[in-house]
Amino acid sequence: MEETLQPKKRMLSGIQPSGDLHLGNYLGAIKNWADRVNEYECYYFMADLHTITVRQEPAELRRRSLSQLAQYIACGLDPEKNVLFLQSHVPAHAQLAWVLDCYTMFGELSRMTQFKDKSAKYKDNINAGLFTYPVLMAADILLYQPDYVPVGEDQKQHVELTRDIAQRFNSIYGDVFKIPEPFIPKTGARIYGLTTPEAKMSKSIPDGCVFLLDSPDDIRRKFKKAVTDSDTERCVRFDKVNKPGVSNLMSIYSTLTGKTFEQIEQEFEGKGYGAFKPAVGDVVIEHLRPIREEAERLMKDKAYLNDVYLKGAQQASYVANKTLRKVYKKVGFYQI
Ligand code: ATP
Ligand code: LTN
Repeated sequence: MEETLQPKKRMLSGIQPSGDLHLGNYLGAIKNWADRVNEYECYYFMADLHTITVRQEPAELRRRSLSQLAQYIACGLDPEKNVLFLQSHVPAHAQLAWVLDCYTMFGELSRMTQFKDKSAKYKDNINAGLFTYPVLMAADILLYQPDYVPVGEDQKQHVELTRDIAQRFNSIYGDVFKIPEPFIPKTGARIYGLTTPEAKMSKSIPDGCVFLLDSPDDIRRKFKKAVTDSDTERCVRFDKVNKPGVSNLMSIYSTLTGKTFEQIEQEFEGKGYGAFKPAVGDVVIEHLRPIREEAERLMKDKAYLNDVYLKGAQQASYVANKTLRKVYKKVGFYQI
């Protein structure tokens, strides 16, 4: 009997070029994207429009937008198999965001945890973009009609709001948007800072943050200084409540080696934290080495990276404009 070919499901996600990529971004997001390329049709972008909700040094933002593309590719996101693009190269994102602004409630946006956190952190620049950020994110997603949006746990609330906006719009105008699902990895969903096991790994705490382009010496030093726990037991055991530091290191080790927590406990039985911390550091160093080397090589080939961005923008615009046209028609904009 002839087999009917099912079209591939679609995935879409983005990361802001607001700082250099770190191990949290890699394990919580990019690695999972790269692992799924054969199963899904994938769209990944650098969310530079989102980045200016916080003041940026223009030259730095430009540098990071290119360097982030090099790092995506070095992490295994093959531009021949994934559509990789820069958000500001596809005007439809900003265009749809405006329409969706008119279908999103003030109260909904006021409840967003990220808005509350960021407005507390940047008190002198609580701009309207920071407030409407989730609507732009909804536009990013809905333009591409994806089935899944792979993100870390911290972005789940935004994907849920996206679903609410899409359902509201569809209930007025018919089936315009596909309702996407968040896709949250089981391990690596939240990597904590090496010096702050109670807070997620973040570039704003550079000491406990391992950047993808860090040298092996820097990584070794950071793991040496990793906070373990002050319990008397001092053995390697997964216990998020009483041993957050050790549990975080175990999550990193487990995600990179594929070993289960029990296997790790057995491996380090009787060895204590002194042997465990450098062992995790070594696994990270070896895993990141080829990524750093490939990213450095690609950064020297600006013509190639520009080409990837150009092709990505064309492919992304084709899909995005199709949705935008449909939306414009539905809301009653006169078409010529
Ligand atoms: P910051 O470092 O300022 O907290 P960020 O690194 O979180 O910012 P984002 O663009 O917000 O940058 O995150 C990109 C992706 O990486 C998102 O899917 C997010 O969920 C994921 N991510 C970020 N930090 C972590 C982390 N510590 N653990 C797991 N996933 C993370
Ligand atoms: N808000 C996300 C980045 C982001 C995103 C998106 C993720 C912007 N648009 C669309 C998934 C889909 C963040 O800060 N991590």
